[in-house]
Amino acid sequence: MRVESVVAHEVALPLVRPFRTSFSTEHERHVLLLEVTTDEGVGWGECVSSPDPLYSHEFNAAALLVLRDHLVPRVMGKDIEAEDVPGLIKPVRGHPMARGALEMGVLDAHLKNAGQSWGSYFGSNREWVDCGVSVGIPVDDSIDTLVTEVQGYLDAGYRRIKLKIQPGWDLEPTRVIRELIGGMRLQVDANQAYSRDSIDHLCALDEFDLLLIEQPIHEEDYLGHKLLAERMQTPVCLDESVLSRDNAESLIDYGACEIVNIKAGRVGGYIEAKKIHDMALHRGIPVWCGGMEETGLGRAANVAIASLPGFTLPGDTSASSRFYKQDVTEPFVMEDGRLRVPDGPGLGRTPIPDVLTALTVATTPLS
Ligand code: OSB
Ligand code: MG
Repeated sequence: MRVESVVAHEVALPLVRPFRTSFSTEHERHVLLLEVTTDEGVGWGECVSSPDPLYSHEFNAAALLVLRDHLVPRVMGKDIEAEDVPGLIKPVRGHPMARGALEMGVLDAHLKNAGQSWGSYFGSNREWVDCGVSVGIPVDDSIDTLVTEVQGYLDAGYRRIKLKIQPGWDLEPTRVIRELIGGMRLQVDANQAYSRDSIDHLCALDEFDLLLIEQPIHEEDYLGHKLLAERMQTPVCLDESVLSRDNAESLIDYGACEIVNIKAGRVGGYIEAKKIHDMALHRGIPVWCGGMEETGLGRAANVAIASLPGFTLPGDTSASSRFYKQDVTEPFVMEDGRLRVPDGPGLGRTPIPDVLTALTVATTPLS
């Protein structure tokens, strides 16, 4: 196949409620959608970076530059297979979200043309995936607000709750939500907000019978996570620290994590995500599918990959309505706490043209 043009559509999607984590409070999601035109047709990629480099070093303006000046030129106009994209752009260091978006767009074009679904291509063995939901820290710091929000998710049918935590917002909210939800699956995510000095404090979470604690300490502090994992009964799961298959295996071998959050954007795309899945499955390490508040495009790919056999824990694969009143694609609607894996060609989703136009705040040619 041959990539003929790449255009970035920056869309602004208002969130149904603010999303507050230990690193930011977001009211609107600004996301880059890549329209990749090839001789086999058009595909769509989603770049999961944000306007500000707060979750990781990546941010939208940098993603546009690295795509335009370094990544897109390496794939443009050549006779390639979709699977060649990671190798072609490998000499460029870093920027996994940008490279993942490009790979996703090329692969979607190819699979749409070939009539094969994302799930079938990557080796899905299920038609449905369980839905978990990531619950932010209330902007008013109120436990009552948290309880109301979580009750809404319980009523909607979610099968697993994840609470965002940070110093000062950890033991008490977790205790209250554990009481509210009884024996249902519960986990917490600190997005690096603690340090090695907090190990005693974090061990106090053990009494809440959590599935896991996600990225409690700084992403580069592998020893800190290892020391925590040795002390804490709750399994330690890494998100931000996991950047590739080999680095995931190193972290597992070293003892820094017992469970892996697989987020394709963070590791440079779905092909690398699948490699992490295969390694973890082989080693008996549970994995689950993380989320980056994706639109229906990224959500489609996530739901598909979450249906691979190694994804034994519910992911942050929530319904479109968790974040958006209006998604850019046909929405993902939960049925009995699950989402159906798309079975249409490629992602099985495309932006709805009028909606895309209405939500677009900037269009940037990248080729
Ligand atoms: O750490 O998992 C995270 C959202 C943005 C950035 C980082 C994270 C998250 C979430 C939401 O927790 C996941 C989702 O439901 O999309
Ligand atoms: Mg996380």
